[in-house]
Amino acid sequence: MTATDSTGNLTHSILVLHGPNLNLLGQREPTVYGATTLADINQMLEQEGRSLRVKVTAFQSNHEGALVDAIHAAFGQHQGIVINPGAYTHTSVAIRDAIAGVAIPTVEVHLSNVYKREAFRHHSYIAPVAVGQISGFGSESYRLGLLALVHYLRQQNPM
Ligand code: CA2
Repeated sequence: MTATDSTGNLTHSILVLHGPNLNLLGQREPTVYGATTLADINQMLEQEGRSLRVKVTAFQSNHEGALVDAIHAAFGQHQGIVINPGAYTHTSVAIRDAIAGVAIPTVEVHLSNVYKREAFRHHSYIAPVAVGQISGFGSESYRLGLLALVHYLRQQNPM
């Protein structure tokens, strides 16, 4: 599904997915993940979406199957996905298969630089099915991910 902007022009619709524990952002472990809450990030992305003329819809779940269901439901509804799969980045073949299955261009984002952290965070099951990955810029990773995705979609399919 595509949306229209205030001038009636067609725009892309982008789904932002947040994985497990990201609902705790700004409330727990601020030294690791910062003081910005998930609501702050979603608000910033909606605002960025307005200036890019894209519709942004956000969803968070702590459950792998719920994230898989959201990816399936995105088919025909959203033209792109920005996902921070959280710890499922390093474990989930199911999320990887869902992204590959719907073939919706997807950008993987991380708040922290996962390559500076423990070795188990250095492997992503999602990266091989993503357009690209942004890691290490705090909440700015999401904004950069949205910009990169919209740029990619407009190159592929100008509206
Ligand atoms: O850096 C990222 O964005 C991560 O996806 C965050 C995940 C971690 O497992 C990945 O390796 C990298 C963890 C998210 C946990 O979020 C919390 C936020 C506040 C308090 C506790 C956890």
